[in-house]
Amino acid sequence: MEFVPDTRNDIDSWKEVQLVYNSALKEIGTKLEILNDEFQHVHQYNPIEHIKYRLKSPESIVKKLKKHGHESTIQNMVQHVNDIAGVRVICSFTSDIYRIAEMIINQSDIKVHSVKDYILNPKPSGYKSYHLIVTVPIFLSDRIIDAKVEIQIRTVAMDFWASLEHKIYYKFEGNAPEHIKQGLVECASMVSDLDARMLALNEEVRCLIADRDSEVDVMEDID
Ligand code: 0O2
Repeated sequence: MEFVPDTRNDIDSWKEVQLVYNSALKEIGTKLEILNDEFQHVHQYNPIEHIKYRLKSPESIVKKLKKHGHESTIQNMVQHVNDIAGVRVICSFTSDIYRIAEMIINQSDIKVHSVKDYILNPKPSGYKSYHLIVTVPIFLSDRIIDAKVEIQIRTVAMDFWASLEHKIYYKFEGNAPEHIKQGLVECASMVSDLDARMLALNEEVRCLIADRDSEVDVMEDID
């Protein structure tokens, strides 16, 4: 069932919106934690460094509605603002991002609304991240509601860049001096290099450990 809040009483409706989106954050959070635990169990490795959750503030929701030319109604919030519930998943390596995205997309109760791969296609600012808008079913006492969640998946290095760029963007209200913008583009390229080198190093270490372990196995067989 699509989420249609009762617009007769705005305060009650807003509380219901918060309840539903908070529940959606919990559902997605639990799914991610289970996947991380399973990955640890099977591969002795955690792809997720940490997870951040947030509900968008009413002010930011109204700002976004205005930007897209919509009136500030609860109905419009639910229909047009895809990131009222936001989850940010921070990983060590770029390969983890795609692994986690695939594991989430493949869950049978999740519906994928949209995918934006800003890693393959970075924004002109240099922004890199993998964005999924999904819906997850929320089981209330008398109905099931599909709630939208934006999942942003990125590496630690991409997150470091995005946090600083976000602060700078707000400090200059989107009009940062040209040399600062250029500096950020250069840093974004360094972030990509760092991610690629860290991934290559990690792969090499994994191969060396696998070789060493198979040698130990052979020795144990001989003994
Ligand atoms: P906040 O304050 O983080 O919530 P949309 O308007 O969301 O429907 P859009 O902008 O095409 O459409 O969506 P997109 O590109 O997927 O971006 C959604 C979110 O990604 C943003 O939310 C930011 O959190 C993040 N993001 C996108 N581009 C950039 C960027 O250039 N730099 C940084 N630091 N973050 C970015 P909000 O609502 O804009 O902001």
